[in-house]
Amino acid sequence: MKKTFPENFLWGGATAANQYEGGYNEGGRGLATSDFITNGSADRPRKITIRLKDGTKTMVNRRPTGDPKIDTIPEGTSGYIDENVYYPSHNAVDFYHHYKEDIALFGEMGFKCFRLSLSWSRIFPKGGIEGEQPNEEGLKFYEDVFKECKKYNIEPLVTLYHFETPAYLAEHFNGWGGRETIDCFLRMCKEVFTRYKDLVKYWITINEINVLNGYAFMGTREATAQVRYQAKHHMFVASALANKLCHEIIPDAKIGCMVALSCIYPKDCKPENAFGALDYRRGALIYSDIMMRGYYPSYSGHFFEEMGVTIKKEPGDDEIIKAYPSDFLAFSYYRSSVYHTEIVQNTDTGGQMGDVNPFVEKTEWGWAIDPVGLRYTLSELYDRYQKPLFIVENGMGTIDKPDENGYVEDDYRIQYFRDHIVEMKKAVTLDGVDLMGYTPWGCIDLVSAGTGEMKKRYGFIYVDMDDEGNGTLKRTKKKSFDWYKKVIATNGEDLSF
Ligand code: BGP
Repeated sequence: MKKTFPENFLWGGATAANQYEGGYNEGGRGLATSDFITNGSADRPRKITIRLKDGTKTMVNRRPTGDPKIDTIPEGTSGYIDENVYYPSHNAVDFYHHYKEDIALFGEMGFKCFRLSLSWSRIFPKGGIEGEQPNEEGLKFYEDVFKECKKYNIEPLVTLYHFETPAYLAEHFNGWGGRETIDCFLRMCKEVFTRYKDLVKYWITINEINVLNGYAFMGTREATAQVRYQAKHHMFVASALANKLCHEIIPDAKIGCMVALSCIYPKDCKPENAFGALDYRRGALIYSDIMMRGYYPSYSGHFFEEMGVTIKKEPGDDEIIKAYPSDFLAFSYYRSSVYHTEIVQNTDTGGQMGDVNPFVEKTEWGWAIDPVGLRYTLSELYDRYQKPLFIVENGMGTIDKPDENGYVEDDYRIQYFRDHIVEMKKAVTLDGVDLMGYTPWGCIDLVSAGTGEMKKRYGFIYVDMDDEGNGTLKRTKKKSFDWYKKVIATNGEDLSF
């Protein structure tokens, strides 16, 4: 039995370009679907600004409602930028111009690993359509970032696709709804694997594939179950072929899939609730089942039938998915939730977001705080796949109150991480889970994906910026910065305050 975390455990932190990078119109970058998303709040949904074929400007919900009449964007529509609207992704917290400073801070914390995503349209402004040349300035930017990481012995963990589709692909191929997007994605993959083969050894194909839906996430005009799952099928094929390419170009690299997998409990022992919870969970596990095992699981028949979905496969698709499974399963864990038969959801949540659990505390945004659920999830997944796992997102979004020097005494955050690391350690030492690493979400404050807010903060580092994008962008270490530094230095042994 292991007594502690493995020596080479990858402690670090996680970010994504659309929430962190900024520089949306610099360095030759093309537009992406994320560039048209407004800010919002817990009770004001984020919107997408679009222009219809006849020139009419309007807005649609970023998160589809489940009603095709409301969610469907007519053909010929394009995203557009309204000068009077604030778009949080445009500058985000400006990693684009602060990367040296930020990576130095990560280095000071002792990070072994830093998760970031590539903005696809920075590499190929039109997404990599046939004959398109890559954008050298974009490629050079990430090369500089990775070289900076190397200075501090930080391994980059690179997500190839995180919540943004090149706008050109959305307009011309219906995003992931069109098979052409598979080839474009693979051109981008080939380019970056070749360019960064000596700098990046850890890759993730598609972030939280189970929760993706509609234009903002997949560039599709429709958000129906049929279009969603057809687009996901294209992603499965693309992801498998990216695994193949990665292994051919960088033989010593590891490439994983990524699913949102916060666990689900049945409300009670009523058999319908217990089985219902298991079946609801399949709405998330179907993704890792396909990408880790290499085939659509037997239960997918009834799953698709109930939704009236028929997946159109090309000859050879099943063989591709089978031949190139993921090396590891990366997942996000934030909050457990509860299943019971009365749950009514008007849109597919990818097996996430059941009801609230009365036995655990919640954050200000109503997210359950459940460290035991992390051990539960790790055990569930390792028992199922027996392949390495990687926790690439976990954390607590809160309102931080800095003092006059910008210092935040975030004992609540330390408590949250401490409790989760205790359970994570039990999973490794007692349950025998093969865990590669831990990269808490938003290791530096960044824009919230759900609400577009800045005040929902996750970081060990405070960034001076508000919900409308005002602020100096000054970076200040929070109390949790030194605490996490000590945790890393002792390989998770010293968790004291
Ligand atoms: C996950 C996403 C991240 C991140 C996180 C926290 O779903 O992969 O991009 O944002 O959730 O969510 P939020 O930013 O809404 O608090």
